[in-house]
Amino acid sequence: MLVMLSFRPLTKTLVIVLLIGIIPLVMNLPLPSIRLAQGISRNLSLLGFIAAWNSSTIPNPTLTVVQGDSITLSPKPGDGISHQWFLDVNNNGVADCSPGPDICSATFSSASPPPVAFTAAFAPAAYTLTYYCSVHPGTMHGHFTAMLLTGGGDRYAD
Ligand SMILES: [Cu+2]
Repeated sequence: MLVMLSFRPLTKTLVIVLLIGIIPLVMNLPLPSIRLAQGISRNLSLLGFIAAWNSSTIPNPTLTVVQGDSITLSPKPGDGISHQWFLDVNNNGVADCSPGPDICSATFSSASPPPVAFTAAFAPAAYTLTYYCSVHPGTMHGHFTAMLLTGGGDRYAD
């Protein structure tokens, strides 16, 4: 006890930190967990226009998310013409909706279809997919990019 009291503060801190790490190992206890960055919920919306989603010029808007994010995508009518949003998960340029792997909205024209909910976890690395309108794939298509989050830390929806 007398020896411990004579430790300098830095040495005491070092001993405590080492004990916190070593005791669980020696006693076969779980190590203190490291909080991993979690996906966040992200709401996206796109207006349907024949010329391009959101009536933007080509290229269409790039949707950028982080791998693991929970996406709610809301397609909305823009020009009153029939559209269907889909994310081309199998990268073949065709809407392979249920039972296929692609993520698809209902076809819509004057009223918004139900939002499309999915998790951006299609690959273990960063990736870019293409989203389309199945009716007008030539003009209504853009990139959906999922980045890897590096460095951890808390994230907040923007
Ligand atoms: Cu369309």
